[in-house]
Formats: sequence, structure tokens, C-alpha cells
Amino acid sequence: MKELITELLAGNRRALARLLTIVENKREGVDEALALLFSHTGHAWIIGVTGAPGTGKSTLVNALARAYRAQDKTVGIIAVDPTSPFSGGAILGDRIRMQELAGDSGVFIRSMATRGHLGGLARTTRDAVRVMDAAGFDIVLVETVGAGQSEVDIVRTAETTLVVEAPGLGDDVQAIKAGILEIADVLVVNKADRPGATNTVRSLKTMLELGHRAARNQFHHGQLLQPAPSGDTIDLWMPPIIQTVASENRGTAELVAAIEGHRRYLTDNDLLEQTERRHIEIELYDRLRDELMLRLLDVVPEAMLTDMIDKIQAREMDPQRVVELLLAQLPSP
Ligand SMILES: Nc1nc2c(ncn2[C@@H]2O[C@H](COP(=O)(O)OP(=O)(O)O)[C@@H](O)[C@H]2O)c(=O)[nH]1
Ligand SMILES: [Mg+2]
Repeated sequence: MKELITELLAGNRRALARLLTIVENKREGVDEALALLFSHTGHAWIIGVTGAPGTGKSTLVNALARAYRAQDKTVGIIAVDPTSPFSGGAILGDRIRMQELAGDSGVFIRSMATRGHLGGLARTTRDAVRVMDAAGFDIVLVETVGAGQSEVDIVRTAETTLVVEAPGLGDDVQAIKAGILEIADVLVVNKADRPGATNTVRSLKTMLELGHRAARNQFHHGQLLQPAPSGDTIDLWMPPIIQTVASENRGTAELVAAIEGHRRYLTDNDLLEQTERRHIEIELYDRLRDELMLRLLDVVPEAMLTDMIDKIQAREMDPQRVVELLLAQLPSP
């Protein structure tokens, strides 16, 4: 394993691919691998790209990757999307665009299966990002379908999160439904070549301004959980709305500038450390929760769980009592 990590750090792509497979399938040695590479992480700029299916996330990721390559930055891509053209099955035009990247040694693309169970997906993705980070990529782009809590969890650990909308996908604005607007650092209205784009922009703007005002009031009442490290009152970040036509590479430069603007906002206000700390906090709690659950399931037979559910339903026991009973099954340290 040590050897494999050494190869990864030296930029060996085969080692990278192998480690990603180990992480994705939770193969033996995964914990050791992650422990060994951890001290080499924390350098990549991680950009989460989320939104409803078909909004153009993969196309956008592709356009962004090319823009960053033009700046001579190396790019790792993780697509957590079963319909991703990165994982094949795409229509021809999309596949051709992807292939341009595939021949470039400064880009590495990995799509992840979504068969992961509850919460597992967020963890696996986070670990995969970490492998890419240790491999030395300047930028890591993570594409997820913003449809549920686990997808939101994934992007919660990105430095900059893009929420992608597109006009003409049925409902007005998908972000409200999924509740992902609040995690957006940059809002992208892709498919701006389609009718209705201006309306999408307008409704997003209204929602943003409402949210921003609410957050500001909180700030003024001193309730913001994490004030600026400098002690100053800093302006809250207002997510810009960028219109793009990803399939024609239009608006990409503006989007790259917006991402850079967000990065500068975090850096200039000394918010990077604080952001990282929050990410670590979230991760630690996630891992603890997962680990405790696994340990519990190790010692509690499934029949017992079923029995407890019966008892709760029959009103013979209340849920909290059951929790305590189950926890009592854990071996004491
Ligand atoms: N008209 C138009 N089509 C686009 C645009 N961006 C992507 N598409 C197309 O929309 C479809 C879905 O794109 P994809 O990137 O796979 O969306 P994802 O599901 O969000 O990853 C593909 O056929 C793309 O070629 C755009 O800006 N305008
Ligand atoms: Mg996709």
C-alpha cells in the first residue's frame, strides 16, 4: 500500500485509478490508504456541481475542465451520476466533447456508481475527492444530481458549489424543491439559448435576495454562527447568477471568473480556514454516525430490530426506550 501511495504522489495515473477503485468498492486496505495519503491533501480547489438531471451539469463540467486546462491547471473530475456521459451511454456530440478531455494527461475522469447505500455515497465521494487531491490536481470537479439529502451532503464539502438550473424542465426552478439554493455559491442558468432563461434568472434572483436579506438580519442580530475571524462585520457572499450555454462553450469564462471571485472572497476575508473547519466537523460527525451504526448492527441481530419495531408499533415501548436498549448491546470499551 505504501508503494501505491508513493506512486500516486508521484503522479502515476495507474496508481490513481487503482486507489479510486479501492475507495469506491471499499476494498481491503482502504482505511490504510486514506490514512497514508491524508497529510498530502488540502491543496486542490474542490468545486461541486449539482442540479436536476438534464440541466447540463456534465456538459458544464466538461467546459470548465477545458477552461482550466487552458490556464494550465490540472483537473480531476468525479461524476456521481448514473446518466453521466463520462460513464458512457451519452449521445454522440456529448461523447466527442468528453473524448477531447480523455486524451489529455492533465485531466482525470472518474464516474462513480450510485449503488452506494444510505450515506455511503457521500463518504465514498469524499474519499475519492481526497485521492484526487493527494494526486496533486489543482481543481477537482464533483458532479452530483441534486435530488436528495445525500447529494446535498456531497457538495456541502466542496469549496465552491455551483447549483445548475435550466429553463424548460417542467417546474419553475428546481432548486427550491430540492432545497439546494442555500448551498449555492454560484448559480448557473445553463441552456440560456432556450426560451424562458430570463424568467429562470428573474425568479432565482428574487429568491436569492429574500434569502440574503434574511441572513443579513440574522447577522445584525448577532446570530450568525461564524463571524469573520478578523472580528469585522463582513459582507455576506451574494451568489452571482451566471448564464451559460455549455454545449456551445458560451459563458464559461464568466463562470470561471465567478468561481474565482468566490475563492477570492473566502481568501480575502480569511474564511478558508473556517470553511475547512466546518467541513471537517461535518465529516467527523458523519463518520462517527456511520461507524456507530455499523458497530451496533454488528451486535444487534436483525430479528431484534424487527421485534423492536413491532413493539413500538404495538405501543409496548416508546422509540427512545428502544434506542437505549439497543445501545446497551454495544460492548463497553
Ligand atoms: N440547448 C442546450 N443544450 C444543452 C446545453 N448544455 C447541455 N445541453 C444538452 O443537454 C443534454 C443534457 O446534458 P448533460 O450535461 O448530460 O446534463 P446533466 O444530466 O445535468 O449532466 C445533453 O444532450 C447536452 O448536450 C445548453 O447550454 N443548451
Ligand atoms: Mg450528468
